[in-house]
Amino acid sequence: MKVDVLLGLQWGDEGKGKVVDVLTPKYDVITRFQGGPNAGHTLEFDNQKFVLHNIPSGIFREGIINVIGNGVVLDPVSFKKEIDGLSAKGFDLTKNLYISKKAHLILPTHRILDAASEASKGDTKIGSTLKGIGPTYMDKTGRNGLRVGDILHDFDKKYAALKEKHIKLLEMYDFDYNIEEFEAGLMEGIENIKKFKLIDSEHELNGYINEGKSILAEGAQGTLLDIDFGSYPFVTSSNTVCAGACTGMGIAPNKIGEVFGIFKAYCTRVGSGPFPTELFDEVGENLRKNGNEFGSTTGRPRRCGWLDLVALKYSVMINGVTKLIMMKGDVLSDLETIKVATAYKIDDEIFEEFPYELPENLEPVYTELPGWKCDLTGVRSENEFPEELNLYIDYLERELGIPISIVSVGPDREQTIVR
Ligand code: 2SA
Ligand code: MG
Repeated sequence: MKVDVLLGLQWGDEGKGKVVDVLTPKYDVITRFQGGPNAGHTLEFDNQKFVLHNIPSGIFREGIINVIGNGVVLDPVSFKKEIDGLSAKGFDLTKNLYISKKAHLILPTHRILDAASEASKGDTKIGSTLKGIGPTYMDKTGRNGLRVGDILHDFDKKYAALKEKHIKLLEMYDFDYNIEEFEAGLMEGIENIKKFKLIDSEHELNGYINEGKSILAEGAQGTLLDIDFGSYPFVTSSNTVCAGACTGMGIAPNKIGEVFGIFKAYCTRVGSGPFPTELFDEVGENLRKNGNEFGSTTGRPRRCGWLDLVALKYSVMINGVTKLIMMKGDVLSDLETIKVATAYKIDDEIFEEFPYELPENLEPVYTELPGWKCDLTGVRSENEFPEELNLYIDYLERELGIPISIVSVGPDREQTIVR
């Protein structure tokens, strides 16, 4: 069996949680391979809404194994909160959620370092979710980090040593913090992790593949936030692209099967950094309102703009996307015309390929398509698509050279049309 990968092609919040939940019945195992509680994956069904941060989106379906892979950074405190919230609603995850011993731990001082670093940058801050993601991955690559496996022996001692280093680092910053506040719940969080099956996930996952079990890897954030290929430095600190699934799970590249690339029919970005097709007018405001575009982890309003094909083609290339999934077409319902950026104009030069930098004087070159001007949220089959939506889909498929195999017209499981 091969491992299918589902990932975001834009700046995150494409709707990965919803689609993983819809696809889950076809799989035996769902994994997360990078990122951490900076993610906010929203799932809606049976009139209930859930937002997942650390946990894979397969947990609401029975009989599915969910794995937090080695590439993930796990915050014991936020993880416990998430688990407690779900168990209050009747979900016991101790049986079907496994955690890689090689996943790195986000410690309270990582969160403080994140906040201190952002505060020191002023106007040039990254717009981090302040979950400690950057400092934890810094410790991982800097070979200082603590991993989930470390909680099994002498965690207190190891934590105290690293905390001391972090406190020295924090002296560099002019930043006030109350360590007790940040440390609240840490040890309970560590004990909570011990309730789960802690695994050598690379062995376990390759074992599943050999047994013929099907695996879906669930990306977090999006391709344009990738540490290597995103709009650096306004990125997250992990490889959000398909290759990250290999390193974040211990799966060889030839074990990757389908690559589902998910995108919104328009674009959003939360946090700082360039956004070529951003709209500052009423159209952008309406997208935010109609699309409920607010950070599901931080509540921050998301910046909204037109679909950007230059960036999307780049993401398709980097990830080797085999199937496209288009989300939130319903949000464009009241528009007379819909714009799509097909090139960038920078200093009178036209770029059709995603450039090294996205300077402030960049002007998108747009193509206009007719809007469908009708409510899509009640649509349940492709036959009911208005002609203009079919035109939009055909146009994108032609431009991107990949079929759009799922179209979503609302947040509920039901509002998903498989073509
Ligand atoms: P970080 O926290 O260090 O990873 O932040 C670095 C940049 O990555 C962006 N980022 C995100 N962008 C979109 N969605 C994310 N998840 C949440 C959501 C975000 C929220 O689902 O809405 O609630 O605000 C996410 N996580 C990280 C971040 O904005 C920085 O630009
Ligand atoms: Mg999100």
